[in-house]
Amino acid sequence: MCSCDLQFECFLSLEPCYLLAEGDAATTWRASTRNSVQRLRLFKGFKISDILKSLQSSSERRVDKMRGFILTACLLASLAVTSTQITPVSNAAFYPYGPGTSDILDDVGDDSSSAEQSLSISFPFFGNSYDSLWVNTNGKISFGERETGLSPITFPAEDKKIIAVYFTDIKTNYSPRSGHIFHRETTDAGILARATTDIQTAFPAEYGGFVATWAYISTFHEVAFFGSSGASRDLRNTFQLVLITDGCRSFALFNYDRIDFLQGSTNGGDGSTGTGPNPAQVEINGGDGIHYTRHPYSRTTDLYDLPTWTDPAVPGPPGRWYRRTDQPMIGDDPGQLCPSGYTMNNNGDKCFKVQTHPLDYSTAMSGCAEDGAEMFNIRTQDANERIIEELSLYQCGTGYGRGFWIGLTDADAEGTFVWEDGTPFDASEYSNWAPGALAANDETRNCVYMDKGYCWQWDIQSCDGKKKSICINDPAAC
Ligand SMILES: [Ca+2]
Ligand SMILES: [Ca+2]
Repeated sequence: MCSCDLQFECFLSLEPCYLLAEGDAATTWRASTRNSVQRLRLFKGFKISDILKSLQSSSERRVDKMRGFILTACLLASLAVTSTQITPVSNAAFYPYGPGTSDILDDVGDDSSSAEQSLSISFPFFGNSYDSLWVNTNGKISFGERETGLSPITFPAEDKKIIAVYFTDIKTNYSPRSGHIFHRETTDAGILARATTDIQTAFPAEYGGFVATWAYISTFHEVAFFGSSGASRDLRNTFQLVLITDGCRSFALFNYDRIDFLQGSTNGGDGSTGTGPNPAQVEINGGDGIHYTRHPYSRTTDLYDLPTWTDPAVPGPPGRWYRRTDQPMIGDDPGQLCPSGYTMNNNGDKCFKVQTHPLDYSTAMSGCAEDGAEMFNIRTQDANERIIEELSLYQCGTGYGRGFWIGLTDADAEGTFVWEDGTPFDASEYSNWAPGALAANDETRNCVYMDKGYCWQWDIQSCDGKKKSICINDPAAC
C-alpha cells in the first residue's frame, strides 16, 4: 500500500504516489512522486478516463497490462527526477497551482516559451480572439506567436499581443533549477465558481451576472532573474495570471505574492541586487499599435509593493490587479467593440463609419439604416468638434459643395429644420452655419451637410445632391 502526502493519490496501491491529470481533456498525463513533479511526455494524448474505464471494466489481464504500463511510467518518473518538491504559496488571491493540480510544468529555460497551448475555446482579447497561447519564461503570456524577447517594450506596440505579468529577463535554468512555471487550461467547476465570484465581486455593477465557463492559470513560482549569482540567486518572484471568460467577455487577474527583484541584469540591471533603470513591465498590449493598458507600478520601483497593492477602484484581495481583456483599452479607459466595418470614435463611446461613396440624402440614410445605424447628427458643439477631429484626414478649406450629410432637413416645411429622428432643430442649442447658407435656403435646398470648403460649417443643398455621409452605431454587445 502506498503512503502518500495529502496532495498525492495512491494509484493501484503502487509506490511511488501519482497525480492524475485533471479532467478527460488533458493531453498530457503527469506522474508525481513525493519528491518530484515530472511530466511524462510519452503519454501525450493518453486520456486518464481511458485508463480508469479500462481498469473498471476489463479483464484481469488488461488490468495487469495496465499495471505494467504504470509501473514503467513510475520507473521513468523516478529515474527522471529533476525538481525538488515545491510548496505553493498560501495566498488567498492565488488560484491552486503546482502539485495537486493538473498543471503543466514547463521545462526550465531562459528566454524560452512553452509549447503552443491549444485552447478549447477562443479567448476574446482586445477585439480579437485566439485559439492558442504561449507562456513565456520572461514573465508574459502571448497570443499569435511565442514571445522570447527579454526587454520591456513601450506599449502601445504593433504586432505584439502580450499580457506582461512581470516582463523582465527571468531565468529558471540555473543549476539547481531556479523556479517553476506552471500552467493549465481548466473548466473545473470549483475553479469556475471561484472565478465567477471574483469577477462578480470586483465588478458588481457591470458584471454582476457574469458566469465563468473557462479559465487558464499561469503561475511563475519563485523564479530567479538572469544575471543573478550568489545571494542574489535567492531573490525570487512569485506571480500568477488567471485568464477567465464566459465566451464573450474576458478578464485577466494578476496575482502577486513575492517580488524580490525588479529586473534582470540585462538593460542595465545590477546582478547583485536585481535592480536597475528598466524595471519589469506589468501591462497588456493589444497588438494594433493603439490599444494597451498599464498597471500604475509598471516599470517603476513601486513594483516591490505589488503584493500588497490594492486597486482603489476594484474590490479584491491585496496583490490583485483586474483587467477586462475582450475589449480594447487605451490606458485606463475601457474601450468597446464596434460592429464590423465601424471604428470607435476618439471618445470611446460610439462607433462610426464613413460612407465614402457620395450618395443622395435618402440613399445615404438607408445605407446607415441597413447597419442598424443612424446618420450622424451634430447636436452639440462637442459632437461637431469630435467628428471634425475624426475627419482630420480630409483636408478642409477646398472643395466647396463637397462634404458630409448631417441628418438635418427642412424638406417637410420650408425653413423649419428637423433632425432625422424627428427632433426639432434648436439653433439656440447649437448651430454652425456657413456664411450665407440660411440666406440661400429655399424649396430646392432642403438637406444640410458639412461643407468641406467651409471647413465643415453647414450648408444646404438639394437632397438629390451626392455627398459622403457618416453612420453612427452603438458598440457591439460582445
Ligand atoms: Ca530570460
Ligand atoms: Ca429648404
